Amino acid sequence: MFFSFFLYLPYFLTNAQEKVAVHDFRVVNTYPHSKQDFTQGFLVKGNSIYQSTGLYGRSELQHLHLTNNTKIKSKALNKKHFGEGLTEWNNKLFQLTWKENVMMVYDINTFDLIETVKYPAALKEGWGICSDGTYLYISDGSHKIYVMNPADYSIIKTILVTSLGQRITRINELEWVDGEIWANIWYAHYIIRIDPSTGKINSWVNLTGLEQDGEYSSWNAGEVLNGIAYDNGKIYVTGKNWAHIYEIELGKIT
Ligand code: DDQ
Ligand code: CA
Repeated sequence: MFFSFFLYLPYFLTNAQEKVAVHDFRVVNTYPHSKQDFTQGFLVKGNSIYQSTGLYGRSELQHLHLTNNTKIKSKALNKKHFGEGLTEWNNKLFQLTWKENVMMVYDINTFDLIETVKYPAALKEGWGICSDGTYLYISDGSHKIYVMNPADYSIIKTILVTSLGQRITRINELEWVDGEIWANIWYAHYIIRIDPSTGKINSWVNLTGLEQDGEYSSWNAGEVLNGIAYDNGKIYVTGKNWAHIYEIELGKIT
């Protein structure tokens, strides 16, 4: 199942008279990441990482040092909750769960739980979340991104993500980057850059070869590219159980 998806993905990049812009990349810095951490949500603020990890019985909310991955603090989730996306808004952290239909809201400084919010009916699963400073943007594994008002947790809009008219599904971890939503796609080596006003993909980033399969991670065991963070003009990416975090710069469009 995983491989079939992986093989049909490049179809979206080539199937057209229209050309889809694909960036290459350059690694600017490499930082350590714990292979114990099944990264589901990823944020960087200065020298701090805020990370949500997944798997039942092992999910956490974490505050780590960017440069050496030491743990500043962490909070274990309910053992029945599978941690997913993570974002910050108004000095609060919002952490999704996969199929448990709740989002936890914490004080970013203390990790005190402020409230546990039940998902609106439209949202069946939680995958990725980011914020533009006003709204929350939530993916559910489909081609949809739900725009949520953090004041009352209502869904005010749904963005349908397409490339050349084709739905792009399995949208996973998210990051707001200068007016675009950047997203991982589960089991793909590509990041997509989405125009939030239309849902169309402005360009793709091909990260093939970033963490060598088999050497530092096992793609077959679910250790896939997942986690995009943007801070102070810098882009950071990592993956589930990856040994590294990479600061990258985008290269030429092919
Ligand atoms: N999701 O994050 C894409 C929404 C779900 C990931 C579920 C991965 C389960 C992997 C279980 C591996 C057990 C070793
Ligand atoms: Ca992110």
